Amino acid sequence: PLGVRGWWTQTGPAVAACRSECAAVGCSGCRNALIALLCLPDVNECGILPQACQGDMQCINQIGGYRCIPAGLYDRPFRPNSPALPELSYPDADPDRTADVFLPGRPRSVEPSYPRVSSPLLCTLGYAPAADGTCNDVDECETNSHHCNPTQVCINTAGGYTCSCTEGYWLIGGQCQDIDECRYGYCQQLCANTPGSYSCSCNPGFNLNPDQRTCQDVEECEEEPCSHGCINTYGSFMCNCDEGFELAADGTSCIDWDECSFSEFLCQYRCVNTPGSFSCICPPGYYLYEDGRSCEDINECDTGNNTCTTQQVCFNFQGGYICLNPLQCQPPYVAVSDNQCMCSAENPDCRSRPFTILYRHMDLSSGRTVPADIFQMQATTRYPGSFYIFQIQSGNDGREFHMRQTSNVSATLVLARPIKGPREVVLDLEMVTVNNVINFRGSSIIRLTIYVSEHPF
Ligand SMILES: [Ca+2]
Ligand SMILES: [Ca+2]
Ligand SMILES: [Ca+2]
Ligand SMILES: [Ca+2]
Repeated sequence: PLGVRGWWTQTGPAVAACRSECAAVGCSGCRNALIALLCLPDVNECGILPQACQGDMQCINQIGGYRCIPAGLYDRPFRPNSPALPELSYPDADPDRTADVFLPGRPRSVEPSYPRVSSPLLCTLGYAPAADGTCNDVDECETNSHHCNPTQVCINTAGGYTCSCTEGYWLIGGQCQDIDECRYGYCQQLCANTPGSYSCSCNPGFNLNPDQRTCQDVEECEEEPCSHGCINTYGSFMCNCDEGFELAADGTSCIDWDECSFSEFLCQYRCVNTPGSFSCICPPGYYLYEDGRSCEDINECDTGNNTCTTQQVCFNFQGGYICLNPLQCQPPYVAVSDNQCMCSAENPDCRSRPFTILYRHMDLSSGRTVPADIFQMQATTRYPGSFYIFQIQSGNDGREFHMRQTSNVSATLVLARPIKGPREVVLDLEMVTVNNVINFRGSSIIRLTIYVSEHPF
């Protein structure tokens, strides 16, 4: 059988094991190719090579090679040290021509009792006479008298020689051909066949083990290649990033997410990107609500963080506050409370003027949706037979407001158009009292100051 018989990590016992197995299965022999042993099919060179052995040499096929031995010796016991019998019929034989005149001996059951002569000595083919009168083996490999193929290696044997192949080659058709170890899966990953040998290598992400055959995953994370987290994988590694970061195109560094670019609704006012996160900020006059994104007005009047004097009244509005000075009524008006001026009916100058002026303040968000009811008016004293007319007397040049009467005695100020801050609007809202029974017509004013915030919150 052809092929790999098994993997061996050591050569000595492995060679012996392979050989015994090969003998059992009738395979030609074992080749120790660095780390593995092959059972090779034997080729009968004697059958396919026309001139495997020359002259009278007989070709004997052997496992993994063939042997040239003198004809006639093959079928009798091999006795290399027995001197050949003298041939009396050739008394003048030239010792140099022993190979030419060699006649194969026949097996004899009884040794002849001819007297022995020391010279001339005749030796069987493959042996030459030595000085001590014995026949010594001819080293055909040393004397270059062998007929091994140039690809083969000559191995001298007693009375002959063997043509064999060096490690990493096998004999095919009388030629030593390189074993393509790669075909037999010698390497775990990459294999490069070379004449007489082979070499293994590994894919990127693997290192060759000391056995020069198997590959070991590289623990890339030990080199800390990732800016955040690292996960070793078989043959590679992966980087991951902390929350709020994403992996860059290089696969190792982490880029902060710009959460602010995801949506313009993350923050009520302004988003500030930070490494791994983001934060919302608020304009002056506001603080960041506990939800982290809304802005709440700072009530400077409540916190005391204002510049109002003790004479002034602090009025808070969205995004700011104002210090209101003590009421000062313009003559002929006189103050009747801290927010109301009155023109006395007895005073002739007051006849064409509103009877009272009430000062009120309110705040309004910039860009508030419309229409919106923002202020209520109501008659506080009702005379029988009277009716009331509510109207905006001044301050409505932009026609943002209108007055809607809700009953005989009340009306609502309606914001009809969007109004942008920061702005301060002063409206004089007039309530006219008409009593035709007593032929009375009089008015009173609410002077409403509206602080429109800069921001829509
Ligand atoms: Ca090879
Ligand atoms: Ca790895
Ligand atoms: Ca970020
Ligand atoms: Ca405020």
